Amino acid sequence: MPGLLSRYSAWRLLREGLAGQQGWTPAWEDRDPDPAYDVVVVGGGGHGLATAYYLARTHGITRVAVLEKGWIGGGNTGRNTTIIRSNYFHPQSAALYDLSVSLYETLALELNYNIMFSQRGMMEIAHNQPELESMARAANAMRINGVDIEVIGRDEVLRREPLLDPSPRSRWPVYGALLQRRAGTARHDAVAWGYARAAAALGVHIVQDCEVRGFAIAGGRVVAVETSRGTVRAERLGLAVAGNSSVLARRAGFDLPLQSYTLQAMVSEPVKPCLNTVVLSTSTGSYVSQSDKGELVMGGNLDRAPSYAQRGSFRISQSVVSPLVELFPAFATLKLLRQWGGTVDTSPDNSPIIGPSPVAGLYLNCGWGTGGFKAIPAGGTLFAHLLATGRHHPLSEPFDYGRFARGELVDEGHAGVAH
Ligand code: FAD
Ligand code: PYC
Repeated sequence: MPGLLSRYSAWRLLREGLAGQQGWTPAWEDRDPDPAYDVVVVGGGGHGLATAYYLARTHGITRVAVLEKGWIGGGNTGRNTTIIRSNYFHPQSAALYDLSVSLYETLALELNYNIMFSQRGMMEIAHNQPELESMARAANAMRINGVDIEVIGRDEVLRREPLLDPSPRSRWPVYGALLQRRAGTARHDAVAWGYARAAAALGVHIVQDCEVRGFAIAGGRVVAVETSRGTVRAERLGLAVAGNSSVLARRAGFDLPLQSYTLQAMVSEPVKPCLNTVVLSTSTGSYVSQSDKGELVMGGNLDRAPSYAQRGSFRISQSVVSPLVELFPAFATLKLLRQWGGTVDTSPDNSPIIGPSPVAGLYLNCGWGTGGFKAIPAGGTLFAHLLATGRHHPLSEPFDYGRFARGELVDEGHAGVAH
């Protein structure tokens, strides 16, 4: 039977290719917005789409619209390097990101969409003995939080990645690594498309090319958004606009403690499978994985100055590629194929903000910074709970906006391995 099915699929693919793809139906309907909804989610990235999906599926709220100024997944969700892991330091973060990894493990089945989640493991390499020792301490803290993390020695690292330079005299010698076996990568577009299709099938309106430009606030409560396609009323409003969060918050009359930076990434030309895990080198700031297409997907640190530019620069490609070529000398012959940037919203403690805003009826999902792709299923679940009930899910409570005023930070910047 599977043979028959795949022959049918192959035949259909050929027929559609020759016939100009007339027979495919769109995965979701491109809509004009209705005048009013129970919930409007601003931002058609992974978090906005997942939120809409869980609102409909878990809470039965289907009068929902996702308003996206560009195209679905065109923000950071479609620009990131797709690393999924839960090796965070604090128990609040471990619980959030572990939930997300668990949801990713069954997401393809849940959405009936192949998100290509590949749990190939992630190694964070130590280049000297003190680094290895401090990693071991972090690993102990993470294990107490229930995260599957282990310290592995140099031989095991080199066995997993034979292309690493084994020389003890190399510039970045390998001493060992922190390994999370459940970590891996997924296809970013597929996560956005899978959620969009599943949400639309449950009745959610996905509205692209619809920019939210302002808010109608009456008696301290948000009642509508002003968009490039007219006014849309909402009982509840969720903002999931990543790097644009502080801009929209200001238009609603409050400030967010977020800075928007460009984070860049790049890919090499495709080659045969040569890298087995995701490899991160915190000392150098560079990381690399290999996509299913064969490209090496690489990235590094944030651009120095805050900005909204979504482009690459030579300075960053040089700083990312140089250490990788020293770590993996065989990569030196590869050509760089593409480079780009995304606008990420970084918070003072490198943790997200999920919770009510100072404006009644307006809720926040932002501050994911450089690490929110891995959090999409959990972020959507928790934000949907908040929008549906008006109350925090216990897992989102620590990430409330009020933590900054209360001094209850969840500091992953200093404590964890957050990139
Ligand atoms: P987005 O996907 O950015 O979606 C927000 C959407 O809001 C956008 O589509 C935007 O167009 C829309 N929008 C903005 N303003 C408006 C408006 N006024 N009206 C309507 N719509 C609006 N995370 C990881 O976990 N692992 C990684 O390996 C990783 N690598 C990264 C590499 C790079 C280069 C970048 C840039 C990011 C990386 N991240 C990674 C971070 C991750 O991509 C983000 O945290 C995550 O995608 C945020 O999802 P989101 O849905 O909140 O935002
Ligand atoms: O969150 O793992 C991460 C990550 C790696 C690179 C950018 N973000």
